[in-house]
Amino acid sequence: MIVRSVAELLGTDQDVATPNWVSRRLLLKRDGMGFSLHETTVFPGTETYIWYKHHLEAVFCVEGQGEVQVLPEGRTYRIEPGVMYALDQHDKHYLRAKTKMRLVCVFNPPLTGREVHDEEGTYPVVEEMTVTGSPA
Ligand code: 9YT
Repeated sequence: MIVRSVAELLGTDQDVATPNWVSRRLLLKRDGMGFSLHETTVFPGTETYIWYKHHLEAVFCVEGQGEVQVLPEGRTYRIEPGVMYALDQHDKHYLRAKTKMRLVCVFNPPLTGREVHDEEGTYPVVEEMTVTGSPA
């Protein structure tokens, strides 16, 4: 069994900060669960463009107020405690935080470490390393 707290991750390599958000990565690929699990705090007044073209993400809001705007059609959903959104279509979107938001996020495939968004709003795909046979 794995038991971990956000408190024990602070200041470690599982504590990833950007100008718009900080992500405490409770479970990563190396934990072998098949998904990663994060607590993400989004800073108030920020707008983040996101496009997880290589990942699926589900987001459950436990604190704060904000919205998600799906692109290109532009539909906007209010996000508040108790609301979940799932990017099942690799949806491009804006995440806007009105107040500080605390979100529980699950990624499939799991993140491997310290990923942050590139200029496309994307996290890189992780190539699986297949080991066949034994070393020469
Ligand atoms: C909701 C969202 O995707 N925010 C960006 C950070 C991401 N959740 C992460 O890397 O933990």
